[in-house]
Amino acid sequence: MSNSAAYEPLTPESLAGRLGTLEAVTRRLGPDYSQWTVHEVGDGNLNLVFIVASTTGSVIVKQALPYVRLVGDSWPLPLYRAFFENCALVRQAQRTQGCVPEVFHFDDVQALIVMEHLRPHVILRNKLIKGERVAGLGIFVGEFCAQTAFRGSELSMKSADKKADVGIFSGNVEIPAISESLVFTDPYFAAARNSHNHLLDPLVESLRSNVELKSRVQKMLMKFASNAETMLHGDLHSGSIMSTDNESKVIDPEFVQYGPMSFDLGMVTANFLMAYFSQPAHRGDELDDYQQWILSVISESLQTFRTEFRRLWNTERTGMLFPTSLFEDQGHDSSMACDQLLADINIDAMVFCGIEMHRRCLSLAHNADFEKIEDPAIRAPLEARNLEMGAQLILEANTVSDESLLISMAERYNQRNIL
Ligand code: SR1
Ligand code: MG
Repeated sequence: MSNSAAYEPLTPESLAGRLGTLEAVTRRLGPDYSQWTVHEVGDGNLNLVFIVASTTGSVIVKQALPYVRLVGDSWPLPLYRAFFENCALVRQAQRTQGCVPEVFHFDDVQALIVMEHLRPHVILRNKLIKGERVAGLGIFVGEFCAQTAFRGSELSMKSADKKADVGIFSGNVEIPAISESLVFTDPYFAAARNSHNHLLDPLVESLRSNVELKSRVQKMLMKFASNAETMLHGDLHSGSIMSTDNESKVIDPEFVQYGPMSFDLGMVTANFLMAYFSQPAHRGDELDDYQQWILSVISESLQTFRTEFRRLWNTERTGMLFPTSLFEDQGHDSSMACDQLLADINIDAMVFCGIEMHRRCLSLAHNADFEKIEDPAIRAPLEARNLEMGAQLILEANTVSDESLLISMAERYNQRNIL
């Protein structure tokens, strides 16, 4: 595809002709593009995603649309977001080992990325809805969050490099704006794009009239928008993880931005909790066992985050923050500083977790864990547990100092009949 051609969305019919001479693709699929098969498989909210295959291999082609796919062309969105997604994939590949799909080609004008087709991985959220387990998931998530948080920050990076990178990503305005409104603001008033299960009306009304709750959430929005601590994935949920039964990868960093180290950890924890609360509607057999497994994933991911973060603290602390020249070189142990930082990260992660639990039931872009429960009367009490626990996390995060307290809180809410 020529770089000079104007942007044009791909279709399954046009793709082979348009990418047929691209070396990144022909190397894997062969030169006879008349033999390629193309399927559009995008089920996300923003982009086109194609699987392109031949007898010799397959690749993913992801292309940005000039609007929000979920809503339509009434909500324009700049194509340049593909540039930031590509930057994020490249940086995540450097900061983690084999945790993200490999990028084969990026075309700025066509806003498209050709990347590794993960096979036989499927979207983790679908596995969780089906009741399937993924070995090593908690460790994977904890390590991914710790490595990207630490290695993308000035605990590790040279300040000049990190500041230059913040400068690059500050050009991305509209994507953070989506999170700023959909995640932090819209859930707490009757915003135009919101929807919720109307059996929850009294509970929603009570959340929306809780001024302390709204204020805490807005304080977290301030951190989210201002604390450029590290490069975030920005949308780390179970739809952004693809897994087999024993291997996982993180995809779709299109919501990348600089932000607080606690954000991705909080978001992914919320999505595991929503998987947990929705389970009674998805299975009868083995409900308890499966819910316990989800809780063990949460516990393991939070523990692993701390363990991996401490390991990096002791082995890769080469940035200007908490320098070894100030601690170890003076004969001073820095482990207390690390523990305090981890405690702060944990508190903020718990608040972000509560906020994500709210927005997936109250704002635009709900999650399938609840949405696949067709009967609103079955869904409402499960959503209510999720909403109430979210509120407690936002208001009392400082009391949830470790994963065992989070897990017992989830178990208590799971027993409650709120509606
Ligand atoms: C308009 S985009 C809505 C949501 O989809 C993405 O997955 C993000 O979570 C975003 O908030
Ligand atoms: Mg996505």
